[in-house]
Amino acid sequence: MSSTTIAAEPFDLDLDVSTTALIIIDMQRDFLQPHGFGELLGNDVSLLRSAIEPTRTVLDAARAATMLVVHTREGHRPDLTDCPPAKLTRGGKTFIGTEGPMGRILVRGEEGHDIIPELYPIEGEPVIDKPGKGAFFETDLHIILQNRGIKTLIVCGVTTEVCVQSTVREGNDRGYECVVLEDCVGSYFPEFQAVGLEMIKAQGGIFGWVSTSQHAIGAIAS
Ligand code: C5J
Repeated sequence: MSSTTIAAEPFDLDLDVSTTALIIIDMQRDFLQPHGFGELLGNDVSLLRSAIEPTRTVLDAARAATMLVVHTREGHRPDLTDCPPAKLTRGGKTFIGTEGPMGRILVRGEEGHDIIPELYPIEGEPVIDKPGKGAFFETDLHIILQNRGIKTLIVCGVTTEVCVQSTVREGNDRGYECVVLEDCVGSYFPEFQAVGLEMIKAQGGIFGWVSTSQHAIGAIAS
């Protein structure tokens, strides 16, 4: 047992490092790297890249504390048989399965689908390949967390209002206490970033808590 408290909103949260996992959502090259798919669509990737360094410091602290670290990647089989037609037909002509600057967009095994080098998983860190936005949908994330007795999720990644929030909602419904680190998540839309975080901690923490990398590192290291 290694009980500690993380300073957070709407209130500080007690947690045990041994039953806490760090979940890093979709820090994939195509979303974050200059000249990747995200930038090709006209997005400012610096809005996402600002989350890399704070996330790396939390990742370092989690690894030093031998916490469970889980990475996720959004993507599909090369034949796209696991991609719902309703998802496939959205996003215009340059979306899932089409050729992008770093291979086929959101297709497993392609360069752009993989995780950025700064946060690359090391041996022993599960990588969850997810076909949807939420990391629990059609994946083995829940059983992996249950097998380790995990109760609390510290959540980083992109994008705040899409895959991060979907995962937090799913995790909350499954009984996990979810703490989102505001400087470790990013959105192409600053207004969605702000409101996405507000929504999580509203009404006494309706989906979870919001904290920072510094508070998380303090709690993990204590
Ligand atoms: C994620 C997306 N990872 N925005 N995907 O948020 O389509």
